Amino acid sequence: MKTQKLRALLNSGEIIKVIGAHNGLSAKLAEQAGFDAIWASGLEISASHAVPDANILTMTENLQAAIVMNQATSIPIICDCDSGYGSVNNVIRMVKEYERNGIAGICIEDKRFPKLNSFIEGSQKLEDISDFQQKIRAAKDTQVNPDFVIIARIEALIAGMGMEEALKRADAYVEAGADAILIHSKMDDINEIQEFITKFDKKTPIVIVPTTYPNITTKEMSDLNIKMVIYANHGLRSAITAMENVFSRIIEDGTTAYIESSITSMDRVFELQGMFEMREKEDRYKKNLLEIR
Ligand code: SPV
Ligand code: MG
Repeated sequence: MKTQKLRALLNSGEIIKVIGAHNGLSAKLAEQAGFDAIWASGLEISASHAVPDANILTMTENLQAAIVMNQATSIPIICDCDSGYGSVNNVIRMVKEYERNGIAGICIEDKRFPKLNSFIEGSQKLEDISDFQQKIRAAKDTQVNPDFVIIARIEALIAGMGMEEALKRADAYVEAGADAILIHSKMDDINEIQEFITKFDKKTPIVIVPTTYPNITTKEMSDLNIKMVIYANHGLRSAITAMENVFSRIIEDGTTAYIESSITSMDRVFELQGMFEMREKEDRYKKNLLEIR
């Protein structure tokens, strides 16, 4: 079970390496590269629909994308569930649906619905601490499998509310039953996160998303007792760069001759989508039938 796998990773002594994905193919590539789990990223899924990361897509659309990723891989999927799609009752239905569909863990953030991506300019509105505690408690009460993981994400540093507020929220969310705390930062170094970790005196695992402080290594993270790193959007961003380059070259050159050697072969595409496996199965069953006859 993928839930057991994720829980075992959380209980292990190793840092958990997670990467963002948005469809079956990107999830499969992540697994093949050696990541421990997939982050079903709200940013990636919404961008792949070419809509803003601002609760424009529904829960069902995000869940559907996560189900596709889950079916394409054998590693756990951790779903970015934004702020839980509304109130406590939205969270309750959400947990039921995600768990029922074999998702290993979810993350909810303490922003008000509709959420906004953490890196967009402008003010971020956060939920009251007690309202968000209720969501965590409701989520924990709703899960059936004890291994299902619920991560509470703190946006106080993103919203400019300061370290004290972030720590107060962390304590409150741990008290409400969160399995892990994601502390988000938009600083260009680790200092703020480091201060948070030093002052946070609980054993609850810490999760980070080092989008704006890319220089930190997994070794440094382990030394800081960080339990999970989510590289939230690097698949999406690398794919955009690759496609933009190739598409513009084709228009400029009036031929695909010059980009051919730099793009993936059709055989690799067939391999990734299971075409060879499909052929093998066809042959096997054809042979079986001939033998029976
Ligand atoms: C996402 O990947 O959608 C996230 C991470 O929530 S961030 O974009 O950093 O907010
Ligand atoms: Mg998100």
